[in-house]
Amino acid sequence: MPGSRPDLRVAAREIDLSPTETAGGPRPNPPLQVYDTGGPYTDPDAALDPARGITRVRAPWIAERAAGTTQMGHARAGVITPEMEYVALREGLEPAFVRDEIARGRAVIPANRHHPEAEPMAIGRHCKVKVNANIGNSPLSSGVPEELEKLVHAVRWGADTVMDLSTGEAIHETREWLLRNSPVPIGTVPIYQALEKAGEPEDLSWPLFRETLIEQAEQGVDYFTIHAGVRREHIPLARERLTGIVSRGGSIVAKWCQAHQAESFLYERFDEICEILAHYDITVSLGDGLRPGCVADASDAAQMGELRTLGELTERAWAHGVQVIIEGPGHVPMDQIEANMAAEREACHEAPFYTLGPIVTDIAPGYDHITSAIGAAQIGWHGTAMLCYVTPKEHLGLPNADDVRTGIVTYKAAAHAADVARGHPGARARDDALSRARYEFRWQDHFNLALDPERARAYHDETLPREAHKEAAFCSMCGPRFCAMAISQEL
Ligand code: IRN
Ligand code: FE2
Repeated sequence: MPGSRPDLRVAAREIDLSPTETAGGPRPNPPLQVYDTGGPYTDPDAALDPARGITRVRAPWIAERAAGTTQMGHARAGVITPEMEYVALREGLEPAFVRDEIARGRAVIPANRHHPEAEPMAIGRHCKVKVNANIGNSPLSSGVPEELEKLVHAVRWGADTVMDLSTGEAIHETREWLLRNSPVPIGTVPIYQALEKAGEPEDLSWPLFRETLIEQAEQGVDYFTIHAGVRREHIPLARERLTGIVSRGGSIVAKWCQAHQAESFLYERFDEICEILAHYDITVSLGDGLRPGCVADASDAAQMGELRTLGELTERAWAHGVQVIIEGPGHVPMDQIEANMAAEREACHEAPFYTLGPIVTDIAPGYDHITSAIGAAQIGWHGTAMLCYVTPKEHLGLPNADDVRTGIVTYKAAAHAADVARGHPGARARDDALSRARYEFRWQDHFNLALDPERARAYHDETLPREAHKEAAFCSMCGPRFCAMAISQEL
């Protein structure tokens, strides 16, 4: 889709459709354009060299702008940046509407001026619901090639942002490879690398954290999870819990506070942190260090106390022109989901909510992509802006590339279900195109319109592999005589 200037062209994917057979002969079906975040990876034949990195689509826009002003700053001044126009075209929204949402903090575009490779992405309650994929190595497994493979899988299957949560070897190098090859915004949790440098939580310090922030900012990280909402007074509240503190970042901060008998430097130095973020236009994702880790702990005093602090920090960040998103739970039973969304909206002045599922029951390890997608779809419907995916390996091990695919496709389904329920412009077009193909037995279209065409085709092939079956007016679920859709067409 072309924009107002020649260097503004919004990526989309076109799905070709076969004609509908009618009594009067074949009637053509126009191709369907769908939202796509795959960048150069969408084309399976593209010749790419990870050592060179991908195209720097934003480079000219960054070059022509004065440094030091964030997307929020431009929006407040009434300016529609190319990034705002890009996301408006991509989502079918008015550019002026996007600008106003960003100005009031209800949407963000995480785009570090040192990450020109990323296509602009909007996160906000009036935008399409986004999906984040967490990748990254651990001290026990995985290296740069594996992480690059996960990145490519994540964006091919539809991730809107990717977080590199590496805690193992070569954290700096891994991040560099990912950034130079990522068409989507990249997030990190800088305290993980700071801890790697410090050794023990109590040996962390403001100078070490600051140095790490700047190191990552210079590389081009687009958003940082910062657990600045963990206050000393909240920590005892988590002791009553069934599962204590389950956030890695939150547990590190709590340990530091206890060892030093002091408020954390993340909280104390928050304004200095914001000055750094504003310089690069990095978005802060205020971490939920006290999120519940089981349904029994959901919506408790520790979680809600932290949420109120996140609201206070939101206003402080906005005063610096820093864009903000708010991280949320975790594990929440279904009857509390709507109230959790409302509490965030109220406490954090409508800053976009970004939740980890939530998982709605704790009894299905191995299937937590599903237990969490149930909660994710509901909280998305109620207004959450971005969903952090959960893979089948959650609570059990580090996901591999195949788990990334399962997690993303599951979450794309949850996010899209929320878009349909919210009535996002044009959201239902793909559902309707697929349903039409299904009703007319256009099997190839049916597969190609699916979120995961490979799996849909493979499942169909399992019982009806022959080419002729791809035109048959039935599948093996009901067989030729019992297909309701076929019978209904004879009515
Ligand atoms: C998302 C919502 N709540 C937490 N998250 C993600 O969890 C966050 O974006 C980051 O990817 C990860 C941080 O985990 P810890 O350090 O809070 O466990
Ligand atoms: Fe969990």
